[in-house]
Parts: sequence; structure tokens; C-alpha cells
Amino acid sequence: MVGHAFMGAAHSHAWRTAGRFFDLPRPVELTAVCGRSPERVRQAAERYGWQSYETDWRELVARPDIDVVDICTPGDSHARIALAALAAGKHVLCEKPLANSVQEAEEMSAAAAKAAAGGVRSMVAFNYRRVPALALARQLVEQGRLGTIHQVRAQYLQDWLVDPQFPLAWRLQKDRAGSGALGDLGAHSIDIAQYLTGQRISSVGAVLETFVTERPLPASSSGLSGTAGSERGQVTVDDAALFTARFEGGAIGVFEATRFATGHKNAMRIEISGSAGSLAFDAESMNELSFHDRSEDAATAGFRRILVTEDTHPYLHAWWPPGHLIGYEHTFTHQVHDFVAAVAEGRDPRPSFAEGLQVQKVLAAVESSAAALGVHIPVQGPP
Ligand code: SOE
Repeated sequence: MVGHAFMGAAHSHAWRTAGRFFDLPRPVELTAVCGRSPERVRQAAERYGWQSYETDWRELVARPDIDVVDICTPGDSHARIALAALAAGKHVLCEKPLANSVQEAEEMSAAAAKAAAGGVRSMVAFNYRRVPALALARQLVEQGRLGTIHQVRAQYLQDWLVDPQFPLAWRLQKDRAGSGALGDLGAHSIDIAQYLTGQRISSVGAVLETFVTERPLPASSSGLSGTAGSERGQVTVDDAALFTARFEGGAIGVFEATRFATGHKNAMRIEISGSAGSLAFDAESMNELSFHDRSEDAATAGFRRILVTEDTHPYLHAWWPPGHLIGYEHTFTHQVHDFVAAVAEGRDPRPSFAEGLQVQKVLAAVESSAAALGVHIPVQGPP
């Protein structure tokens, strides 16, 4: 694994746990973790249970005792590491968004397709696909329970940047993160909307906004927390992104991704309206899926809340008795399970790098639309 901050911790937990709850077709060994600071990576190895550590990812990728490279670094190094790992014949799991540009994502997708021909697998870590409630939502759509899908409403709401003194962490720097709330949060919404509907987004019209354009440089930062230093720097990404979308199958959608939704911590929400029924999900209540079946008697029909904890629900046979809830970390454990199963069975896991590229194209189109003031026509003022 390369990187050992927030995502590195989540992935380490998943690699360690997957084989203890699921029957994995191949055993998993946490062979080595990589980070630039020798002291910090040594501590991470010890804390998260990695057998050894490296301080240069090139050394890690070259090691003959490693079969899989898991990329948990900021977006600016995804392409380099993934291309080198695939060239060295390692299977690759890469954090989202796949890259910082369409060009990088294209290279990665082409390399992944070439490697797959030789049995080397790759996957993007869009972990929300592995929320049991959303996996169930996908099953309901596949069974036709929603009928023809007309509309998608997707929001991803966080508030950790409302404080203007929050430091200029890497997630606020375009050269490191690619974009702001758009790529960090909106990428999840785009992936899940396309996955659930089975339709790709074909056009967008967007607005991006940066509310706080200058922030203190970090004295230290990790994950979503940090300490401000005395110097200041420019924020080069969006704080909030809004866009409308058309899907290839005829559906339309409205998307919102923001780190300024005061009071919302991790509200990754999606609602899908179809001719036969509707679905609604909110990650702040991630064990629940709301479902409305339009064929029910109108007198008593309505959204009903499904508690997604039955052992017949996706992934849940491996966990607790009904009603005993699971959380965010489980989505990463499920992701490891699916990845290892696909590698062992010689299948291409999903989401593929090609699907990651498609998300990247939507992100790029959103940025282009916002920059050109796209399809938005100024509303005339009073006469
Ligand atoms: C930060 O906004 C973040 O950790 C994202 O980077 C993750 O992808 C998301 O799952 C939670 O929020």
C-alpha cells in the first residue's frame, strides 16, 4: 500500500479484516506499506499491521514478494504509481478519483486494458458501491422495480471547510487534488449515479464556487483536520460544485457536492425516481434504503424504510445478526473482498479504470461548463 493517512488507515483495516469475516479465495498478507517519512511510515506499519515498510514507492513496486499495489495517495501521484505497478505485473487498486486529468486517466485506462490481457487486474476504489443498501438499490433497479428511470438527485454534503482558518491542506490544492469538492465528493456521486441507473452521463451544465480563496498554510494536516501555520496561500479548487446532467438513457439529474453544507458531516445522498418506483439513500443513515413501489395500493403506498441488515442482503451474511448495524469501514472491507475474489477468479473487478476514466470525463466537462458559464443564461433583472 502506498500512502498511510486517512484512506491508508481505512484500507489497512480492510485488508486486515476481509479474510477474517469473508471466505477469501486467496489469503491476504499485509506485506509492506510505503510513505516518504521513515519515522511516520514505520509507525504506520506498526499501528496498522504491515510486515515491513518502504520510503520510495518505486522500491515497493519492484518487490517480488508483492502481488497487489494499493494506491492511497493524493491524486497527483496515482498515474505514475499505477502505470509503474501495472508494468511490473502487479494488480492495482487505486483510490478515487482515478487521476487528476482526463489525459492521465486515459493512459491509466489503456495500461489497465493491456495488463488485463495478461491477467493483471485493476480497480478504482469507489467504495460507496459496497454499501449494502446501495448494492441492494442496484439489485432493485436491475430487477426493473423502478421501471424507466426519469430523474436522479445526488448530493454529497460535508462542512469541514466552513471555518476560514482551516488550513490549506492538499485537498485544497489543484496541482495535488485535481479539483475540490467536485473530484473529492462529486466523483462518488457521479460513479454511484451511473452505477445505479446503468446509464452514463452524456452532458452537464455547471457552477463551481470557492467561498474562501485564501487560507493559512498548514503547520500540520492529516485527513480532514489540521493546524494552521502563520503564512497564507491561495485556494486553487472549488469549495462547492453544482451541476445538472443528462444521461444516455434519457434520465436527467441534479448534483451538488460541497464542503460548506454547515451541519452535514458526510451526507452522501441519492434519490432515483422511476416510472414504477423510487429509491432514496443517505450515508448518514447508511444501513437504510427507502423504497417506494408505485404498484402498491395508493391509500397506503409511500416510501418505506428498509433496514438493510438481513443476511440475505448484499455482504451482510458475513456480519452481525439482523438489526446490528455496520459502518463506513465495512465498505472498504467489502471492496477488498470483491477485489481479491475477482483477482483469484481471473475476472476484471469493477469499477474498472475505464469506468474511472468516464467519471474523470464528467468531472472535466463540469469544469469546462463552469468556466464557460456553460448553458447558464443570466436571468434578466427588474425592468
Ligand atoms: C473527504 O472529503 C473524504 O474523505 C473523501 O475523500 C472520501 O472519498 C469520502 O468517502 C469521505 O470524505
